Amino acid sequence: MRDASGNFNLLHRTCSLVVFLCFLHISVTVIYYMRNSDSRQTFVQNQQNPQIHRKLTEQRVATEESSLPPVSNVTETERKLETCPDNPPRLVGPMRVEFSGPVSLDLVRSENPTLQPGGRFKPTDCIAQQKVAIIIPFRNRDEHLKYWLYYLHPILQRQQLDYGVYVIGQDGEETFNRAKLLNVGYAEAVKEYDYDCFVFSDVDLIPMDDRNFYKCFNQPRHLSVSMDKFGFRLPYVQYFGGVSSLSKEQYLKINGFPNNYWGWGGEDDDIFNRVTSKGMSISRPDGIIGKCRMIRHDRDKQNDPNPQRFDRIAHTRQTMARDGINSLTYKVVTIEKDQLFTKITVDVGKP
Ligand code: UDH
Ligand code: NGS
Repeated sequence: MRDASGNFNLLHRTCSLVVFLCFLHISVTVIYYMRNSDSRQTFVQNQQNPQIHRKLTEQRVATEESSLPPVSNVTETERKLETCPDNPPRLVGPMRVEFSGPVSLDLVRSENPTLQPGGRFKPTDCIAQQKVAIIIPFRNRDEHLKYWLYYLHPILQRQQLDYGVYVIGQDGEETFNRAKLLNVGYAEAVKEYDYDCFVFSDVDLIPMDDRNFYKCFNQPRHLSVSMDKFGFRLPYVQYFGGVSSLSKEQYLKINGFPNNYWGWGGEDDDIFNRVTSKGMSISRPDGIIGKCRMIRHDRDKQNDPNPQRFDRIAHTRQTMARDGINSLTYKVVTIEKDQLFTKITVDVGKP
């Protein structure tokens, strides 16, 4: 009896197991079939309407991309490019610079065919490290400007900068004000583009080596360190005139430049004082890379030495917080967009 009931129990358990396995098999098959038929249906529908298929795919790509960190101001083509290298490959090093032969704007335009209106350029084979506005104070120096454009455009392009050239002309015949024009250049350039670096250059200074980068550094930079007229050396260690560069942050930290230096001299020393009083130092290229030539000329009209300059530079620390980009006023007279430059003529007032 015990044997018979034992066999019955074993048979009962085996049958239950078989029934359970069958149920499991059927469930898995049904689930698998349903899932496949779902995607087959979608696929068939999409094959019938490729537009929907494309849209869905685009939507999916868009959703995936939007989860990436946003890349600002970068186009689809640029996204595939690398950042330009620290040592641009087409630099030539020392260059011959002379001002004897005639130069015309048409010649410079034809030699720089890839410039965009306003003297704008950006490399096409890599993403520039910096967006640089080059600002030139100007009045009645057309001959010098031609040479500047002739030499500088090719250099700036070899340096692979994303740049724009702004010639800021002082309208009228009043006493010249270099530093105020430079402030105007900053204010007008930032209205146009998201510049992060500002190079301030006299119109008559040409670098003799394209490794002298017209860009910004960790500290405000003095670029014209080795001028021919000073025997290729600094005239004094605090000298900050000629060509300099400041990042947007550095420029704003010193409240820009003074607006009240009318006539020649001292405004560059005031800028030096501003930089050092804010705990920054001056960065410079070495005396070989920093060589540059100045186009010889006579003293300009309405730019005589400013008798107040010594008193003013003695008080930079006291005046810089209220005299600068935060107190700048001027009127734009004309804006001209040439292939080689943006020329903004302004009324800066008088002393
Ligand atoms: N600038 C003009 N027009 C002017 C005055 C100045 O465009 O009438 C600009 C120009 O970019 C120039 C810069 O401001 O390069 C600085 O002018 P500056 O007079 O301070 O310096 P620069 O080196 O001349 O041009 C110094 C005096 C030269 C005396 C020469 C005597 N032989
Ligand atoms: C200094 C001027 C600077 C000027 C420098 C070079 O004496 O503004 O000479 O001038 N400072 C004062 O006058 C206080 S240069 O030889 O280039 O004309 O930049």
